[in-house]
Amino acid sequence: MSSTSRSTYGARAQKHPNALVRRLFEIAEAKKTNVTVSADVTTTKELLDLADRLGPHIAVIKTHIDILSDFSEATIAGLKTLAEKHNFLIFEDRKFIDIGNTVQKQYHGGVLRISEWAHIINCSILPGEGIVEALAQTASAPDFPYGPERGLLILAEMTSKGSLATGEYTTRSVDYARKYKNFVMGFVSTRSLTDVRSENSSRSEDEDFVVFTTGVNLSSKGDKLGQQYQTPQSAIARGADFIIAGRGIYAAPDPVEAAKRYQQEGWEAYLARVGAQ
Ligand code: S5P
Repeated sequence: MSSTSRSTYGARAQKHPNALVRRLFEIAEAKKTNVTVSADVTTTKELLDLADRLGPHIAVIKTHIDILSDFSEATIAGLKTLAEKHNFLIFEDRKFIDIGNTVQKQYHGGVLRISEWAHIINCSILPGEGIVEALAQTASAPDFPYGPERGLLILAEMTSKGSLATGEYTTRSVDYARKYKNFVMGFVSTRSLTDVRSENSSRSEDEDFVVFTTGVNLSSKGDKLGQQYQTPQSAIARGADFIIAGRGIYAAPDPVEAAKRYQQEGWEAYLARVGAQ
């Protein structure tokens, strides 16, 4: 049986070898939420305000830290404090895409100091295996101070119209996830990738990658720039473990009410999938 789709978060937390994934599943179970809010706002005040108000309803906050006009030490301190207060993880959606030597510097250090505050990061595998190897190497270096509290999602598919992240690209994403599974938690993808067949790797018995699905919106089918949406229900039925919603929540007239609605719909769809309802 595919543990990716039918087991509860609690059962997966108990068995999972990766400490950060265990913590993520425990958060979902404890708070009864699989919502990641994509907080794509442009000032620190808006970001921290959203994080505080939505905190009780989300498992993860996803940031694009480079779209803030006023990123500073206060942004980092505020995010860390709120992540502790509300028990959520921070996912910096930086989509690393470069040679290994460059991404190591972009991840650890630099002006954004991503490794210091982001539990989760993501990368495209367009540059090849080296990008995953490089990020995994940085996070496992003896002098890396954040240890097992860090993980990587591979961007295996994209929601935008005409996306080229398909076919061979997606299959290779699965191969690299398997090869670097100590650091790779799972995927950003529109569905479970458990059934992807590859000549270069095979699925182990206990494989349990986490699927984050973006492009989730309850009231829109897409935007004018190629974004394509599905509902929480359809995303979870296709294998999403965590649904990522941006404008559907933060641009709603009442973001807290919207977050509660995504939380409820996401949770009900999860219960239906694991057969608890
Ligand atoms: O394929 C993708 C992958 C990502 S990470 N499609 C996406 O839309 N995203 C991100 O999810 C995107 O960068 C944005 O931050 C969020 C979607 O925002 P929304 O407002 O359309 O829900």
